[in-house]
Amino acid sequence: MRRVAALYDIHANLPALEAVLAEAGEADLVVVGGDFSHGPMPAETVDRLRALGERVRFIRGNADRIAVGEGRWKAGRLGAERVEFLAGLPETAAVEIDGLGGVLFCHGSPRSDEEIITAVTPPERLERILAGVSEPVVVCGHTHRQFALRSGTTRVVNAGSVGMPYEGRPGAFWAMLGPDVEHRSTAYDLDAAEAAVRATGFPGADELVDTLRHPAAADDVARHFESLATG
Ligand SMILES: [Mn+2]
Repeated sequence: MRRVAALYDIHANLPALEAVLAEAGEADLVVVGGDFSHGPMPAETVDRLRALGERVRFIRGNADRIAVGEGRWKAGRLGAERVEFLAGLPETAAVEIDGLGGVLFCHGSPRSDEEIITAVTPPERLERILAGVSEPVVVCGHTHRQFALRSGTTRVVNAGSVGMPYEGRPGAFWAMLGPDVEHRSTAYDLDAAEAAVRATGFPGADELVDTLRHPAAADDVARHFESLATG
């Protein structure tokens, strides 16, 4: 592959996804890095991504994994066929990208869709997390903040979150891979997004709109997540 767009933690924020897809047009492939189905527009988001056909590959995040058990609102929106689709997704995917070599896509870490890696993860913990990984580049998400780390010869990249970023400023955050790693942010119309989110009846609408308009400061979030990390 020449150019691969890594879209992580979309959280069923369709307006943010549309803005990113419009900007990622040159990508040969879109890798959806998990946690795309949990949020205000689950069915629409799943369908929009699947419609990319041969140009998309999915991995599942922790919030996609628990799709069935988390309440009638979401299960009703998704319907049985989409829930089954989510259940069948792999947790990781490896893609060969020009200039980078083998790239391993995972949600939390290569060994768990819930494991936390942050910009301040200590080198010893990172080394344990990456034990057994042979690819020179690992792309993760889950903590909703872009970063790039190194552990020995391995690069670890957080692509950021399209739909619910904690970057201290609004926007949709993602990464373009090949021939190097490029962190990107895409602006979109928050007023229109708020109206669309509220129109869905999504139970978490107030909280989500507040997060989109006033995202938490990135460094505070990294320290908070790191304090929760174990292993
Ligand atoms: Mn997650």
